[in-house]
Order: sequence, then C-alpha cells, then structure tokens
Amino acid sequence: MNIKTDVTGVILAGGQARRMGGEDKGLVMLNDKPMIEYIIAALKPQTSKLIINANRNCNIYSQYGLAIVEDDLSGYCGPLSGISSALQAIETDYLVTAPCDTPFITHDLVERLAQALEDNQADLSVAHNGERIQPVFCMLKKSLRESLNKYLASGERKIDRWFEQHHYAIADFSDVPETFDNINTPEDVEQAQFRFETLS
Ligand SMILES: Nc1nc2c(ncn2[C@@H]2O[C@H](COP(=O)(O)OP(=O)(O)O)[C@@H](O)[C@H]2O)c(=O)[nH]1
Ligand SMILES: [Mg+2]
Repeated sequence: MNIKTDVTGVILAGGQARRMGGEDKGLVMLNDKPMIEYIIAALKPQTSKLIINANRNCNIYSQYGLAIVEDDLSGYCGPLSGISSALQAIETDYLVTAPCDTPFITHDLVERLAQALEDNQADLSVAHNGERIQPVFCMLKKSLRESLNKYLASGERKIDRWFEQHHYAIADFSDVPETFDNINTPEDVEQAQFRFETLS
C-alpha cells in the first residue's frame, strides 16, 4: 500500500456533541481555530484524499475544499454510521478514520495504522493507547463495506463488536497517548487551551 495514493482519510464530525451543549464540535474554537482544522492539518499530508463526515453545517465544512459525506442512516446512529457512509464514497482501496475532537493527534497516525495492517495481513487495523483500543482511529479495507452495511442493517451499532467479526491488527500508540485526548465538554476546551498556551 502506498499511503499517498491508496488511502482516503475521513474526519468524523457527525455526532450530536451533547456534552458540548449540542454545539458542532468540529467548529468549536480552540486557540482561535475551529477544532477540525487541527485534524485537517494532521491528516492532509498523510493521505491521498481527505473527506469530512458531517451531518450539520455542511456549508461551513465545505469551505475547507474537502468533500462532505453525510450519514446515510438518519438519527445519529454513532460513528460506525459515518464510517459506513465514507466507505461508500471513497475511490481508494483503504479508508482511515479519526474524530474531529482530538487536536493533539499524532502526525504519523496513517503510517502506523498502515504498517500494522500490512504486517498482520489484516483487513483492518485499530489504534491502541497501551490500555485499550481507540476504535475511531482505524484503517479499513474498502471491501469491508458490505459487511458493515449488513451489520448496521441488522440494527447493531457497537463498533468493537463489528471489529471482532474481522481479522484486525492492533497498532500501538502508547508512546503518543495525547493523540487520544478528546475534547468533549466546555471544560475540556478550557484545559486544551491552557495546554496550547503552555506549549507555545
Ligand atoms: N457520523 C457520525 N459520527 C458520530 C456520531 N456520533 C458520534 N460520532 C463521532 O464519533 C466520534 C466520537 O464521538 P464522541 O461524542 O466524542 O464520543 P466519545 O468517544 O465518548 O468521546 C466523534 O468524532 C463524533 O463526531 C453519529 O451519529 N454519526
Ligand atoms: Mg470524544
């Protein structure tokens, strides 16, 4: 696999963000930038194409010049729904996913997920923080889309349970745990703001 030609990245920004008071999390400002811009900056150099999965504010997201994919399923069925819609939309053989709320994301996510997938001749690879898998950071073969459609059509929503139906590889990111620090509440925004200030 050549990650510069064979991998489309999707930023999952399709949730309701209830803990953020329903504000669209990808557009929440952090250090004067909408949160999604951190993920775009990290993933763009690592993928051949980048798309955004969103269910609101699509006109605002489209200003980034990236294709927008909405959930095919209505009713906010969770991240697997966004992953499924992205798998339908892509033209590359592989999809890599990351959420919109992790501004400290490592800049070698794709390379490491790809390496784990290839080393294990797996159909998908999932990031691991040393303690548990972090399922919304994963790489999947496009050929898994039929399986995922079936799973969702049967009413299932749990991402880990779907992974378990497949041969998946674990990619170790325990050396960069900040990758998974996700911003879910206004308090998280404040703390992240503080971290950026002390970093700079
Ligand atoms: N497409 C889509 N994405 C979702 C949905 N619900 C959550 N997500 C995404 O899944 C990721 C994780 O959601 P989040 O609410 O932060 O859950 P957490 O894992 O508890 O922090 C975020 O990127 C959300 O945008 C949904 O119904 N559809
Ligand atoms: Mg989160």
